[in-house]
Amino acid sequence: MDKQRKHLIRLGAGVAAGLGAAALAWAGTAANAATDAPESDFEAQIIGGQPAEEGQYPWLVGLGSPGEGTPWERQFCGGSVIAADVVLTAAHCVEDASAGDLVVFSGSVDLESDAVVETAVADLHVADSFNDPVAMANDWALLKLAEPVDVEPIALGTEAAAYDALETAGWGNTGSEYPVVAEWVEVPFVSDADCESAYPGEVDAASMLCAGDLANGGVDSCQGDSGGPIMTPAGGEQVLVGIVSWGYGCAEAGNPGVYAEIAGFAGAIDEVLAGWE
Ligand code: 4AZ
Repeated sequence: MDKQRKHLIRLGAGVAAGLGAAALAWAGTAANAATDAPESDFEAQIIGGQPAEEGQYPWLVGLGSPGEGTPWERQFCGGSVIAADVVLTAAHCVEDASAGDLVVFSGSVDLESDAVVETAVADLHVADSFNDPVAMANDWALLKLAEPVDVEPIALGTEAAAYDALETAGWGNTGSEYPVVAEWVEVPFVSDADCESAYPGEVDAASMLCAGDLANGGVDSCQGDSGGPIMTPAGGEQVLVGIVSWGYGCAEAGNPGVYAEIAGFAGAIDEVLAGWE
C-alpha cells in the first residue's frame, strides 16, 4: 500500500473517531506546510530518524480504529503505556472519540508483525484543560484498556528541565512514507524562550516543551507520531517527558516540534489514575 492510500485511511480513521475540527485544522496545517516545503526537508529520513529495534521502546503503542485491515493500515496516532492497563496519548488524537472507536497496538515495533497485540479501550479521559489557555495547551488524554498489556511501562518525568538528550519515536510520516516499523530520532531541546520566539503567542510554556534543530531542521516528529512519546534517557532508564503534539510542518528550520510537557499536568494524570483504581 502506498503513502497516499495510507494517508486517506488515516484521515478516514480520524473522521471515524470523530476528531474535532481543531485536530483536522492542525493536521491540515502540517500537510499544507509539507506540500509547500522544499523537497530537501523530506528526503532525509519520524523525520531524520532510523528504524527502532524490537524492544527499544516496549511502552510505545499505536492507536488505531477497530475493524478491518492491518494494524499499520488502521494506526493514526501513537501512545505510551504508563501502567499495565493505561495508555497516555494526545488529547487531539481522541478529542471527540468514544472508547469503542479506539484500539491499541502493542508488542512490536512492526505493525505488520504477528506479534502485535490489539487491545480494546474501555474508558477514556481527555484533559479538561485541553486548548486552555491557548490552542493545543494540555494536549493529553488517558486510555483505560479493556485488559492489561504485557509490556514494560515507562515512568513519567514530573519535573520540567532543560534536557541534554531527548528522543521521540513513532509510525508517523518519515517524509517519504508512513513506515511499517516505528522510527526514532534524537531531537535537541529548545528553550521556552526560543520556542515562544518561533511561535509567538502560541506556546503555553507550562504545558508545552519544544524540541528540534532550530538552525538546520531535519529532525522531528511528524503527522502520525502525535500522541507518542518524547523521552530522556536518564542514566540508561528512559523517562517520558512529553507527548508529540504539534508544529508548523515537520523538521523545518525555525519551526520546532511542540510536545505536551508531562511535568505541567502530572498531578492531574495521577488524579485520573486514582479514580480508575
Ligand atoms: C501532526 O500533524 C504533527 N513536527 C505532529 C508533530 C508535528 C507536526 C505535526 C511536529 O500530527
